[in-house]
Amino acid sequence: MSKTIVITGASAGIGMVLAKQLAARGDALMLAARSADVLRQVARSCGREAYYYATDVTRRQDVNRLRDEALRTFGNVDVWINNAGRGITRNVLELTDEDLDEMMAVNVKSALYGMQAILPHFKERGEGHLINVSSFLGRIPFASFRSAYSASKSALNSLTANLRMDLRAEYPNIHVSLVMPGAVSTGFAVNSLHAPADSGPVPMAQTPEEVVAAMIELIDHPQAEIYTNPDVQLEQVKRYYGGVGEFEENMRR
Ligand code: NJP
Repeated sequence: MSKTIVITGASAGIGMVLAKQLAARGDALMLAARSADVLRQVARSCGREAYYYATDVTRRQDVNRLRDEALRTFGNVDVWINNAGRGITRNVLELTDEDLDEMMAVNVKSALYGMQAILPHFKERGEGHLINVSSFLGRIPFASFRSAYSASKSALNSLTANLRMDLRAEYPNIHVSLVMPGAVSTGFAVNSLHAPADSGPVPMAQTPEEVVAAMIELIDHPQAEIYTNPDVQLEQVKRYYGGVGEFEENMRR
């Protein structure tokens, strides 16, 4: 059965591919990002059941308006996907206050605004699916040049788990999911704060289509957490730490 779905960060990368694939199977979409012109093009390419609303997810008011627009358009929202996000290319000792604030605003507060905007509606209906797009780096922080990004995604992982805990008993039909991709071949690296001009292709990257396939499976069969590329991700832990056990061991040193 077709669903009504809100996707942030839908003007590019994973969000754009997700929008196109969900539209192709008949879902009704409300797409959000800052670039209204690009978003309009994406919505147009998705067909008649795709709408858009220019949104800066670092502004709570924008996110609330996005929710209002989705409810006005569809009457209800089945799935809300906090996908917008941004990286950083800086090691810990180089970080400024502004760097950390930007990572927290775009990767954590943005998703918090989304969660707080849509949950009252989900509670009223007694059902709904909230999906937060995080990162494998939020679980295993092995890329030190992404330091504050990894930290922000770790914070997002915690908020997501805590929201799930709060809802579990009283609202068993509200699902709260976390998606943890590894590297994905989108504009993410180039768009990262302080990205070097020569940000080249990332080794062992998935295509956004591969990530989206995992996300669509998640929409159809909700679960708490998914890694989009588990075999490669395990391989990376082995490469950097020797294995999961060794990673835990390393944390104790
Ligand atoms: O990134 P990119 P991805 N308000 O740069 C939007 C996570 N992830 O698709 O506003 C509203 O191609 C931006 O639109 P615009 C990652 O952390 C990725 O790869 O018009 N929207 C665009 O649509 C993120 O959570 C990798 O500039 C804002 C989109 O976000 C998600 O996957 C690995 C915004 C970014 O498109 C999608 O990233 C990983 C704002 N303030 C996790 N700021 C990876 N690609 O390697 C940005 O583990 N956007």
